[in-house]
Amino acid sequence: MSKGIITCTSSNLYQVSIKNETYNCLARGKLKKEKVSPLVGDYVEIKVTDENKKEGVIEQIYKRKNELKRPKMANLTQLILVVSMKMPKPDLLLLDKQLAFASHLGLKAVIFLNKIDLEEEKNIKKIEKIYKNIGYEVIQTNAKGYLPLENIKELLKNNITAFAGNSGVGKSTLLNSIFNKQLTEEGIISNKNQKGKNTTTAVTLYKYDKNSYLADTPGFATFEITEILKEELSHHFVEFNTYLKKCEFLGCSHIKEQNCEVKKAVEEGKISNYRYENYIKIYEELKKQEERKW
Ligand SMILES: Nc1nc2c(ncn2[C@@H]2O[C@H](COP(=O)(O)OP(=O)(O)OP(=O)(O)O)[C@@H](O)[C@H]2O)c(=O)[nH]1
Ligand SMILES: [Mg+2]
Ligand SMILES: [Zn+2]
Repeated sequence: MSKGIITCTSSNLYQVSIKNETYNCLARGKLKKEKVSPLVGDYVEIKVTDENKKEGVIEQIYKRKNELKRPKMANLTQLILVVSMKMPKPDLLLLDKQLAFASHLGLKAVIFLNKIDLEEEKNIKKIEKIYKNIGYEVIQTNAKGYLPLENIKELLKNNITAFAGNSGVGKSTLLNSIFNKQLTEEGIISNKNQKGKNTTTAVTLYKYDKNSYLADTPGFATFEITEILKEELSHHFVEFNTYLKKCEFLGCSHIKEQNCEVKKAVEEGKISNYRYENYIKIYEELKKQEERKW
């Protein structure tokens, strides 16, 4: 038996990476009986059935650290949230949602501002500042030109990392330039609506070094944050945390209440207006979703 990680699946076939080899595996029938289907990112034990043909059978799945529904994958430890500076234009509401979602899942989140070659520096700096000020690591990238590879290498070390962001922001292009190989298909931005068209359709893990993998995923843009309770949302806005104590006591939603410490901090410029407005939008969205459930 050997331990490996599932890097990609298609119907009932699983690719399992062990050291520098890849095995095509089927899942042992008993797994089906136990109603667990293997996911990309799963650590598994396989029995090699044919060393020459690199074939095997998955005998066991190790306990998952976490499990994502969309995209379907397990054991992710880090998200790189990719924001395009132009074509498509930055979607900071989505970014704030994803930051909250990452916090909810206990994943590390890093922000890449991509396509910096297409936008003026002062506009890039403005966005960079909002997120750097509240403690996020922000890295400027031009996936088709300059990448701070040393920095990225450090970031990926010992992580299973996935890119997240709207279609067309450059996730696959970043992946290809990080690996310096054409690993995955890049799409073309239509000139008409300046949107991507979901070129990537399946989750695949690419091995970066010994314990590091990078996932190309289809979108993530439409992923659900329904799992977050609206009452908990403010805890996932990191910069709100220092102001929450008094509010908590009052059961405050930080929207319409008087004497709200969060609102005071916004008025005093200690919390960014953009972030606060997105907080309200996401809160309202969660509220609607909750109402729909009843
Ligand atoms: N100018 C410029 N173009 C870029 C950059 N990064 C990506 N692009 C282009 O943007 C287009 C979309 O890039 P993709 O890598 O396919 O985007 P994606 O995020 O993988 O999109 P989906 O797979 O649809 O989710 C391609 O034409 C890329 O060449 C960049 O930094 N600068
Ligand atoms: Mg892609
Ligand atoms: Zn409050």
